[in-house]
Amino acid sequence: MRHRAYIGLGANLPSPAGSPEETLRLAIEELSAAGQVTAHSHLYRTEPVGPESQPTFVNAVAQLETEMEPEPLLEFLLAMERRYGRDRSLDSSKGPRTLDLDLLLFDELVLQTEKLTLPHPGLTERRFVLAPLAEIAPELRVPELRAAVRELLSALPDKGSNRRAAVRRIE
Ligand code: PH2
Ligand code: MG
Ligand code: MG
Repeated sequence: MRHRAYIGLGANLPSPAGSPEETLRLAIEELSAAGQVTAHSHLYRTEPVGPESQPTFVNAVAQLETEMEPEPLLEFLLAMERRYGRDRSLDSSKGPRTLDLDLLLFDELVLQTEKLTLPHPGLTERRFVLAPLAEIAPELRVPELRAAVRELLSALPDKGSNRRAAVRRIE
């Protein structure tokens, strides 16, 4: 069966592929090893959520049509993170990383297991996710919420790392 998944990409350290921008561009292409990338946002330069003493992030969102089920897709994403130099044993919570691939949404699925929570927690509270997601899927409704992505984005407070000016399209 064919599924539609949305993947959030983020990076704020150089990886073996190069700068965060180069990493994200390559990673978006490489996602097609799991299916078909049918849309992706521009790249955004975003102020860090969490510890402020870390480099700014580059973020994007991709839409993936895939035959994979959620858990194997998650494993695929984690393996990709490792190939781009991510070592989770060294990660600090909300700290810097060479590549972060978050499974944001998978069809209409609502799920909570040890490994995976869908929709991704925090999705609705982060401008660095909602702004690129709204670019490619403004009318998409997040399961269990009444609101479309476009509405969630415009409801975000213009404050702190969610300030409009903290999330800027770069190309
Ligand atoms: N990811 C984090 C923590 N903070 N901030 C921004 N701007 N973008 C991110 O992708 C991000 C973050 C942990 O995954
Ligand atoms: Mg992650
Ligand atoms: Mg993340």
